[in-house]
Amino acid sequence: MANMIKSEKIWMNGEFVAWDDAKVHVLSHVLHYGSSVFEGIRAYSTRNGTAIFRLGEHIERLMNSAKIYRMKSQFSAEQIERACLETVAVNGLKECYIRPLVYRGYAHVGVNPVGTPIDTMIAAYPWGKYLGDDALTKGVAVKIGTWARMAPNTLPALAKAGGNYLNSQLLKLEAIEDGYAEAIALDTHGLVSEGSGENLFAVVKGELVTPPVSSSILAGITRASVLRLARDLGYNVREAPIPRELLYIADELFFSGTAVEVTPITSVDRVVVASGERGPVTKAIQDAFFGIVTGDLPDRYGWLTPVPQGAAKRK
Ligand code: PPE
Repeated sequence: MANMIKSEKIWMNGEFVAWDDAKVHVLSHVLHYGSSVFEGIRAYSTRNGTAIFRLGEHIERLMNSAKIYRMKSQFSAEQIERACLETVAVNGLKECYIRPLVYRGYAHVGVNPVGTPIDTMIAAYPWGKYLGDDALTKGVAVKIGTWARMAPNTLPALAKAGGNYLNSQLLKLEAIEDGYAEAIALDTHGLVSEGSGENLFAVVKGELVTPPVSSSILAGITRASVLRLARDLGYNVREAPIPRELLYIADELFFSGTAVEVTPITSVDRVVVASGERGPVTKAIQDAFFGIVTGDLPDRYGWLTPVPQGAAKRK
């Protein structure tokens, strides 16, 4: 993996600081205990200028993740939304990934989080295709990971929390070491959950099926968008438990997520899915999704928040 492309400034607790100066103390609670909640958001260069995809929903999820862990940001949802827009603008980015993070900062070491400051940061930087340049058209080969997703009474999957990504890292490392682009986790009941950083859809006899929130998934915003687009394209959609072997015999499979967007899966455990090529339903969903984020199709759901032009000048 290439190193990340820096931008100029990072927003930290209400102020812009230079990228290289955006640091935390090594005894910050978050470093020792994984105590952070975050979002991954994309801004797209649309026909009508740069716009952020489903900003309100992402920040709502951030606030909910923080609530689950009793973390009170000093900033309101509205302030964080505005700060995301400003961070994109200030860095003069046309298209980027936005990473807001709310975390327990530096006060004391010890599991007990009571009394740690709650810090908030937002970075924006270019990020290309998550699973490789060809992934969107050619699809990716995945395996079922040997690590299960966390059980519902261990760590809350609906919170997008830093600590959850230790499980994701085990899955991802295993996938890469074994020569796959990604791993899909089962839940602790043995049913399909999600990828290390993506939700999953199967197309079975023309119908879209995706695991329910009770399968230890993150309730993806792209997932919700796909459900909406698919319904409006006239497909039946279902949130239903998925057994592993259904993945082998499905007509199509694809991932959804902010980073991964809508990416076809062409094999699971080296079992080729249908023809082994991107399927027509996946293509139709991609066309609808990318149509909106490029501005080629009207933003009929109000999913895009324009980045104010003037804000870029306030450096
Ligand atoms: N499940 C997980 C575990 C997950 O991390 C993501 C997003 C999703 C589902 C899809 O959610 P949504 O983006 O709201 O559609 N993963 C983020 C982080 C990836 C990373 O490597 O970091 C992302 O896609 O931004």
